[in-house]
Amino acid sequence: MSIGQNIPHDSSRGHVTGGSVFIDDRALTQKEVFVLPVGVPAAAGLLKSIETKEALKAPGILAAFTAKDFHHNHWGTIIPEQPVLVENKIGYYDEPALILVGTSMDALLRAKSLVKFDIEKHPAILSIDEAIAKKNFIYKANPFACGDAHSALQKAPHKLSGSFECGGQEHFYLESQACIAYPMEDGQIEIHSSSQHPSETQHVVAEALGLSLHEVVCIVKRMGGGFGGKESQAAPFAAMAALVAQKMQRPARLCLSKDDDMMMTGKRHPFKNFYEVGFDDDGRILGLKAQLYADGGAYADLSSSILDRAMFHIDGAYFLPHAHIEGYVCRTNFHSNTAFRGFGGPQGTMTIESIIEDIAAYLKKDALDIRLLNCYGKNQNNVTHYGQTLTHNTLPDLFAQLKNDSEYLRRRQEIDIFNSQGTGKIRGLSVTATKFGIAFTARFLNQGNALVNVHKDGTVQVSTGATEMGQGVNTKIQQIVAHTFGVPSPDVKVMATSTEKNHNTSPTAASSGSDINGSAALQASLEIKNRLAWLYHNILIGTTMNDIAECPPVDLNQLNLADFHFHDGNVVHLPSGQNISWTELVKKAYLNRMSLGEYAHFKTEGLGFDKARSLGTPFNYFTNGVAVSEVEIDTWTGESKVLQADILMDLGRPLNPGIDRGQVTGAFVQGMGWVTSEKLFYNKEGKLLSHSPTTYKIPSIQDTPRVFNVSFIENNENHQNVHRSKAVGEPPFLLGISVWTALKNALRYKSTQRIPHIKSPATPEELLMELKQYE
Ligand code: MTE
Ligand code: LUZ
Ligand code: MOS
Repeated sequence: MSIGQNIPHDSSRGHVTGGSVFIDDRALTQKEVFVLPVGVPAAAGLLKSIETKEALKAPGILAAFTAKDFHHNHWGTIIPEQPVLVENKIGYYDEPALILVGTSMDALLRAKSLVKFDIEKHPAILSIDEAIAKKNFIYKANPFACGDAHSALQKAPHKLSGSFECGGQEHFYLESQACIAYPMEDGQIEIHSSSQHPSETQHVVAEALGLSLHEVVCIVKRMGGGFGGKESQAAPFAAMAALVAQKMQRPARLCLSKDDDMMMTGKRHPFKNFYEVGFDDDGRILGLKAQLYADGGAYADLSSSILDRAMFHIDGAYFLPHAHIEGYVCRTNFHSNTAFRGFGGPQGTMTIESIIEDIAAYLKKDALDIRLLNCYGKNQNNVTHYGQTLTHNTLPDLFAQLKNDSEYLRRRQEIDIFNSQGTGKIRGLSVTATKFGIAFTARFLNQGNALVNVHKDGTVQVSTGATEMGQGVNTKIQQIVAHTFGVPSPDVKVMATSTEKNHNTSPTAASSGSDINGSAALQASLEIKNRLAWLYHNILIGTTMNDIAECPPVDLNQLNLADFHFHDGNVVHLPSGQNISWTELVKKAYLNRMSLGEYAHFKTEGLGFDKARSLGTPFNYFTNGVAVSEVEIDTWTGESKVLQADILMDLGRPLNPGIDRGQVTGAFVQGMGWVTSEKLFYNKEGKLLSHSPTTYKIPSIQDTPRVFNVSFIENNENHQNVHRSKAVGEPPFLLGISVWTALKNALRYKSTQRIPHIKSPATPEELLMELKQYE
């Protein structure tokens, strides 16, 4: 039994001993050169010319390349509109426009300041409001409509309207964008990249260099974190390194510094959402109208899909009988915003959680009661605003159990008393939920393939399109395959991802890495297992003898698979009690000239969404969870801290509960960072000023909840996914929102005249400015 066990992450030892190899740990090869992208010092305008004469004279500088050197200078996952290097029109401040090549990073950093750009500056669009005013949109979504939101709002006894704003977020992966391109024979390129999407990296490199796809191989051993930031945006940097490898016929290494990475690459999308909500005296939501505006930055990237997911998640965990949701992606002069854990889901769900907090303040009720009242039901009120029915909905159970386990009512009373004592500190308590739709909303991405090779000694190598970024996908696939063959998990190795073994793969994203690739690996393993069972069957009945009678072709009609039990390194024929060791059977299969390798393709069944009518089943299932956060604000300084957080999740039957626990705690802390301390600062010119940890604050260990409880409910009903597990990567990120709503709740105790209104992140400044309003 390997499924459901806490076997260690396959890199845990390497990560703590330094044995794990990241891109920049790869040994330097002969003639290898270093590559440095140089960004433009303006957010908008025209790039007239670039002066590189002085820089090229500097010691250690070998070459400089510009947009003109590419066979094809544009890329883009959905719309191929983003230049690899600025050609003429500038999209954002610090956008790469030139690549310098040198013999060392030191030489490049010295020469960089010698590059001179001649730019005709234009006014830049640096806010969502400005983009709305100028109708500067990249994408307008087809509205989602269910029921009759207009009349529902007209008839509603109470109405609230307003706007909700949340900021962007830097991924802050520890390994910046990094790649090394090697020139191979006949003009081929081998690129090692820190990429969540090796296939797209391969495709962008090939196009940029004018090669066919079969002339480029992209290999990904692991990433030092991706969090969505390397889903699309690893590709243009790979193209830059590959260009140098092609032009100079030398290996080319491009590893961004943290500062360059933060300035040049996109972040989570800031959103500004307008809404009008109608509700009854109890707080039951009767109708919701909302217009979502995402800040896409300068280029399309994945923004349209991210906006779609925000619109899919505007319901949060709550039934909306009448809703009308519109969405726009604004084009601004910022770095092109991109995928980030949750992919628009957090920005949608946070809107409704904020609205519910406001409804509660307006009705002078506890927000948890409003949430319980509106929560999706098990058999009624269980159809989303896009027409997908929730099956085995665990949300009501999760809310009820968390309310009880966390002693919500007792703590609420204690907080009421604490806040009445005038200590200068105020506390707040709030529960929020996550109901995250699992599947890529673009249906074609829900497919994957796997290659399983069993070697003569019985050990196994598995290759899939999944990329390891710390989330443990390798370990989960290892467990699935080890379980299928009944071998110890150390006998299964998940190999580096390579486009030469697995083709046309989807990004490891949408939390479905182990769903899709684990399923494909299971399918391939089952084929081999059937073959081995057939062989043993033939050995037992005497039709197979080495060198005399070879095993006949597999005939599953003549085989009762349930008779064969693969377990503990043995294969037992249950009816006769006879058994053979796994390695012995594998050896016999080889001698019988049977294939010990298999390749399988998997696609998620049952998905279908009609974009024109915004109706259907975009998701395979939902991963649900709830969290309660208790916070304290110092009313003199605006500083806040999380005193306690309790999380309860439904992860089906976890493949590896230990890894999932790590995902849940990590995602929660990353989520609370987004809504509290992580603020991106730009100057008036649109240059990012908070481009390093000195000015950009992710949560530190002292910021994590003082008391932190994580538990899972038992749910054996998720038959839609491999071994009844559920995806875990992104869903718990949304639970960090409870910290923000808890801060809002705390403010309610001070604000007697109006409903507290704060933006996200709720930095000390933001909280202090709101508290000022109450004086
Ligand atoms: N966990 C770690 N340690 N590092 C990461 O980069 N990325 C998250 C999540 N958990 C990430 C992580 C994101 S954005 C996604 S989509 C999933 O992992 C992807 O992996 P999975 O589909 O295998 O869960
Ligand atoms: N990427 C993507 C994603 O291309 N489509 C999605 O639906 C998605 N969802 C979450 C994260 N990444
Ligand atoms: Mo995750 S945002 O789907 O890479």
